[in-house]
Amino acid sequence: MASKILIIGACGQIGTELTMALRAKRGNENVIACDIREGNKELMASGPFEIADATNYHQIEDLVIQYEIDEVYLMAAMLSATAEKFPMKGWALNMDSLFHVLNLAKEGKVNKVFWPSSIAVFGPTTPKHDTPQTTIMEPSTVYGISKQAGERWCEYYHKKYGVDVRSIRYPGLISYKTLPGGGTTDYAVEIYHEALKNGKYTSFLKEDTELPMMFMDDAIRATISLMDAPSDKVKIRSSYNLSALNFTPKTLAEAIQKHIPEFEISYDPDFRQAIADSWPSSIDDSRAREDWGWKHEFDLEKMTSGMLEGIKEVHHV
Ligand code: AKB
Repeated sequence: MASKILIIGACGQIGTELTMALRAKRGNENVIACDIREGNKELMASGPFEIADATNYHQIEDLVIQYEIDEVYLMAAMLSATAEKFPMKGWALNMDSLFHVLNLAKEGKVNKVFWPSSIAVFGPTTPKHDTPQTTIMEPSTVYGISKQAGERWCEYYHKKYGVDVRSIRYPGLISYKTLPGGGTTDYAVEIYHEALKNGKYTSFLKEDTELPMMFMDDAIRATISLMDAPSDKVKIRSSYNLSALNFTPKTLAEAIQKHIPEFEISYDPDFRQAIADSWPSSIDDSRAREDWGWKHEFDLEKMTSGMLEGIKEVHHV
């Protein structure tokens, strides 16, 4: 019997594309999507979908048993900007859901877990450029604190109970199929939509704020290849640094202007500037490259063409 996958938070920015990629690879019936709300038509129509709350242990356990789940991808989370507004809700969602899944694995009800961490685990005292895999980590956001604590718990469950948990510290993810929500790096998605719709965009980050970013196709490929890697190649069980490109709002605007010369950008930084200022501007991901062969494919130009084409096609702008 083919092994079954459960994706929790399947209707979000990453979950939607991950579900479709795994359905293409492993068979539609073998990838069960669940979320607290329904998702896009393609996702809902292409395979099993269940409504479930990631913070409710029994709902998740029931799905694991009903579908005889082998692997869980836990993609439900409250991102950095929203979690600053709702700290306790953010902490509860990000931590409770992780414990539920780790405990199901500890009890032998699932065999493998993917959990996303983030560049938000780093903080103002972390080296900003080429941030190493192992370094000072004093996150100053609720989201970052939850991701850092989550990383420690993943490693603990692996060492103490043998749980096969794998994780990536995602940079800002750029995609066109499903909009992100509540993140600090979301400007880099909004800008493309606004460039096509209105020819202008006001960035909530300053022009020179450099952050690590990645096109979604690369992030999905990285996620699946980490999960497919032989267990002995996965040497880091907290979370892997992962990198593709770094840019500022200004350099991103210039890349868009190559396609839309009349595009205009202005700047009006808000509370998200302080979050961005606490994060690295570039990441050293040599461990992911050495351990399981990570290699990114999309640079700024390739990503920009992909985004503009994709938005026109999917959103009919
Ligand atoms: C956010 O901006 O909160 C996320 C992240 C970097 O984890 N995109």
